[in-house]
Amino acid sequence: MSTITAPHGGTLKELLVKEGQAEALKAQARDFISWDLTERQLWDIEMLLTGAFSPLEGFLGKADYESVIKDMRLTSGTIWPMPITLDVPEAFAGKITEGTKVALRDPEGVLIAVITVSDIWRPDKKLEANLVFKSDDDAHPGVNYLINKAHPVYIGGKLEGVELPAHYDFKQLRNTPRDLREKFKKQGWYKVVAFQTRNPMHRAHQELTFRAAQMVEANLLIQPVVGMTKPGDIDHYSRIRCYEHLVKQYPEQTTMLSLLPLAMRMGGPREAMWHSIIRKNYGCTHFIVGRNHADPGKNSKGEAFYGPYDAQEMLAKYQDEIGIKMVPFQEMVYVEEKAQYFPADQIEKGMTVLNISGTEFRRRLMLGLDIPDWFSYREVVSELRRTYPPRHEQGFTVFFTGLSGSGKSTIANALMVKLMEIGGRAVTLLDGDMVRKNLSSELGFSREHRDLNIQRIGFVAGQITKYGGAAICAPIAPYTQTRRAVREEISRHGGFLEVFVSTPLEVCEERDRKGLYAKARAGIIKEFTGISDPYEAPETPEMTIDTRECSPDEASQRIILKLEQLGFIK
Ligand code: PPS
Repeated sequence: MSTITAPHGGTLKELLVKEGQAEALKAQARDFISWDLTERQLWDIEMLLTGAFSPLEGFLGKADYESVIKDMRLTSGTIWPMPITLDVPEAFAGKITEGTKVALRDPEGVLIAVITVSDIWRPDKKLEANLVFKSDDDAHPGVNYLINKAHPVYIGGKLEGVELPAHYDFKQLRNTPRDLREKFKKQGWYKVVAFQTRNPMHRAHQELTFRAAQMVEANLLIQPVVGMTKPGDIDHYSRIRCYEHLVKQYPEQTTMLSLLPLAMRMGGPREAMWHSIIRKNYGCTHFIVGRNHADPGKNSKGEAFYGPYDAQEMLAKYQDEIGIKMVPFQEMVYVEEKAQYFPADQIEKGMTVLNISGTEFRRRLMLGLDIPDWFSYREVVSELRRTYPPRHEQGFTVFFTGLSGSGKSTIANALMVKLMEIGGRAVTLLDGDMVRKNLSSELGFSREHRDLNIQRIGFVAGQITKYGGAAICAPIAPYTQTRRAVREEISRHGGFLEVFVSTPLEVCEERDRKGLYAKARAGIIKEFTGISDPYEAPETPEMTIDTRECSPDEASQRIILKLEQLGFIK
């Protein structure tokens, strides 16, 4: 029996100032230095201002930060597992000191809050990664963000909130912690069990959540994350349309759907702790933790970062102190003979267990294959099929990378012609030289300019891919990190095939079709890739082609076969 009594949730630290004060603050802030919040900071600040991150009163200061990363506690002793920090570039940090008031704005310049800076410091990001995520391998999305995307300086301080970041979608499903607490109270929801998800929900999830709610005799809150999730996840618009179908599967008046504007860190056990504190703040009494909670996927050696039930183990230790009860759950699987779902640890011997993994589900979606009724609801599947048409109806990008003179352009041209011969998609070639003439004419070959050039190519190819076309890119693209960012961007919209044209430097130099290598050796051309500027070879491209071993015809044919094998060409 639960001993928790209403009202639930403990003290809420809402950080928005009163209406009259907001106007005064807006007027004062015109004289403050401004910081345009990054996408993740915008999600974090929304959670801070609504009190979803209670007891935090702003972005962490240095002492709290150090205590959180080391001991999962604020300096006050209260449990808080995730560092919520405001990262800025050196140039910006140079303009402020402790005590400065900074106007924090959204990308349109709307004033969201004012921070009074109490601390400015340069974190040891590797240490933070190892303490918080138990790894500094940037295959972990949380580590990748921290090491490769977050700015180098943190500023901490209390917030005075002016207004919440604007959202124009699914307004009826957006509730602050106060809204939800009031709704629960009004509806007499005495016990509420929350379910966290970043994926579409199918029958197994419906069974799991329904059983969990029954078990603890509670109402159910389905609270999917709509902020940042794991790169490659299904977009929140499609997911929410699916959840809206799914909530109809529960008995009337038992279940509520509400969106969580959280930027996840995929931090496994620590993240589960964080999620449960957040749910307590929203007024929930129970929280479901299943297998692989907030899992970051595999590390660069192909191993799991965390054990499948690590999150449950950690939360079991802290749930009383946090003040929310965990409802641990095993994976649900379908038993054919009984035509019913059961937790994986409650299967009788000899029964036939059916399961379709997330990867297999995506494969079937990609290839337009059958998805059985026992697995999901028809409405959910057709919603997802609308968003994810089979691969042969999707766009794709073939991204060549390799040294100057390696043969990228020749193969790219051959590929373009072959794809046009096959038909069905508009084909666009973004060749290195062509792009430099039309899209990047003002850029040189410094690291910064090369990155900009590749980002532009990535953006254009992403748009082409999104609208169902075929983009062929053939820049040198010498840097791993930039190629990775482009892959991430384009994969959101469709297929991405990286082709490493691995023709060695000696051969490229000997061919020297444009006479550039001779000039580079003579020092006439500076920062020349392979001679006076680095080329970082891709480690895991989809294909590697050495033009010493195959003709442009053969090379482009191999790519066509690969595209066929992946389902992009039917
Ligand atoms: S990058 O690094 O991806 O932005 O380079 P990219 O835009 O593909 O370069 C296009 C062509 O520029 C010529 N070129 C140089 N390449 C490398 N380093 C230096 N400094 C340089 N200066 C001019 C070169 O011919 C590239 O064409 P390709 O087709 O690769 O030979």
